Amino acid sequence: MVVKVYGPVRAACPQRVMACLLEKGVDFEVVHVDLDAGEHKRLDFLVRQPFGQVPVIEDGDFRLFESRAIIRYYASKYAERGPNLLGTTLEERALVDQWLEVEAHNFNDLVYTLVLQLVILPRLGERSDLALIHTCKEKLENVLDVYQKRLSKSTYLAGDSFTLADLSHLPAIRYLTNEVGMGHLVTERKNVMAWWEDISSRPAWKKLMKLADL
Ligand SMILES: N[C@@H](CCC(=O)N[C@@H](CS)C(=O)NCC(=O)O)C(=O)O
Repeated sequence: MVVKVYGPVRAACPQRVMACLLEKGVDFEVVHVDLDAGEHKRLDFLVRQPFGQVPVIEDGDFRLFESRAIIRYYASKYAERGPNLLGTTLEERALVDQWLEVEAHNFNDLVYTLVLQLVILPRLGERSDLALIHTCKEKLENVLDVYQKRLSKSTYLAGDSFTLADLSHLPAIRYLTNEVGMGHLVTERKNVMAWWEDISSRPAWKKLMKLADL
């Protein structure tokens, strides 16, 4: 049975899920949810995701939302297939979890705010909050300085192999470099740049970018 992924193929959170499915070689179909038309706030969608957000997956009778819960699920379900995205020892797994938490709580919200302020609001004809943009950029620089230091010690965030911790960053870094115009935050940090070039050249991510026409 083919996994259904609800959400626009160009939205960051569904991309996190699709990148994982592609890494694991799991077939899926995208069920487009039109965010501009507010389809994610309609009753039939709220049955699937009560907070009115994408993504949601349906895998047979099983339904799951929250992109990071979904990628953990598939990385475990298909642990024997494709790359090991979870780490092997208890400590490796804990480090993957640690950096996944960092991505969710220290990194992603800042990029999300920048995308909102610099891409979405202007598109809607609304004014951006320049002070907020400045604060977010400063905070993000500090976070990326931590990454720069970490990546001087290991090739990937959780150690020497690519895991969910790295994969989970892909959609937001693409937004940062390609949509928000803040690619210099990445390019001016040598280790972060080398890491981004490495993880964004993986066949699974390239396949997703082709699918999304990006
Ligand atoms: N923590 C959730 C966040 C989901 C989320 O923010 N999705 C965005 C698209 S990337 C969305 O649905 N935005 C529309 C909205 O929040 O109304 C996850 O990771 O799945």
